[in-house]
Amino acid sequence: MTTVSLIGAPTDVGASVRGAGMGPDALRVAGIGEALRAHRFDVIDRGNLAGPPNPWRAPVNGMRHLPEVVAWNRSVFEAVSTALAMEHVPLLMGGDHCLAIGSISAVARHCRQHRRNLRVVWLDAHTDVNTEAISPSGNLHGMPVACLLGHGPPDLVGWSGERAALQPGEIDFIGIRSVDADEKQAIRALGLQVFDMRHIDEHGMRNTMTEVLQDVDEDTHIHVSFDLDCLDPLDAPGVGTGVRGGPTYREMQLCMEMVADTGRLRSLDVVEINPALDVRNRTAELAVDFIQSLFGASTLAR
Ligand code: EXY
Ligand code: MN
Ligand code: MN
Ligand code: MN
Repeated sequence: MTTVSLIGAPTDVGASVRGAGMGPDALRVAGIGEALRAHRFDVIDRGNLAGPPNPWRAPVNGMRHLPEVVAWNRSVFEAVSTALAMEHVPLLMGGDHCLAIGSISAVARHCRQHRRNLRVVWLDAHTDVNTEAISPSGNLHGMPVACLLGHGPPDLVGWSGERAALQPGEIDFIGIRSVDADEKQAIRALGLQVFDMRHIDEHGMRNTMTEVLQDVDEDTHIHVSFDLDCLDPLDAPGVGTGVRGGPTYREMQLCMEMVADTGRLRSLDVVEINPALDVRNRTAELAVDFIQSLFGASTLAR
């Protein structure tokens, strides 16, 4: 039986809107553990990691709260590494999206040690490829992908054992509709594959996911980094940086189902749920709904 390790990281140090730190408990209240157990997973809730409070300061050298972001990511890196070493599926409950640095660095190290191919599926309205030199906000939740590709402050780069935890060809972005001007240049320079909303409009989610998953094989470890602002804010109001025009409920379900069908999902981040902005925990409940599909609940054959 597969064991899912729930890891809470209750912080919003990477954002400039407060509230994402309450995400882990919102997911627990929405029944994340019970939902996975109902689908016959063994679930261990590791509780919440500890870390520094949000000091609520202005950016320094283009980054807000760098020491705090480093501290939280260190804890996430250790916890995710521990879960992977036990052959558990780590499910990181954020927190804001800066936590993907620690989470995916741990996954990348694990994949290299075990000679697995890594595929990261980044579900987001944003690409999060800013660096401290080009970020318009200084918020580190807009920079995790750049750090994972080896472009960031020394304190947030190289944790996987290589300067770049990820190669550009190992990550695909889905649902994108908000990219900053200089960030676009960075995406082009890096050669990243971005399936933006225009692509989904024109080609549909099915063709998009077929392309994303085409080279997945039995040695592949799929990591999904699920930023809830990928969804339309009409469906998921509890996010700090919502952007209208996201995938429909069914499009997102199909995306999850097609990942589930590969049978290769091995780790997951669920981030950016902001209960302070939510309506009756709707966003956390929607997240649990999609997570169940990601783990194969809506496939009739299982
Ligand atoms: N691109 C904007 C910035 O860097 O400030 C907004 C980033 C929002 C990041 C959210 C969580 O995905
Ligand atoms: Mn994000
Ligand atoms: Mn986002
Ligand atoms: Mn690709």
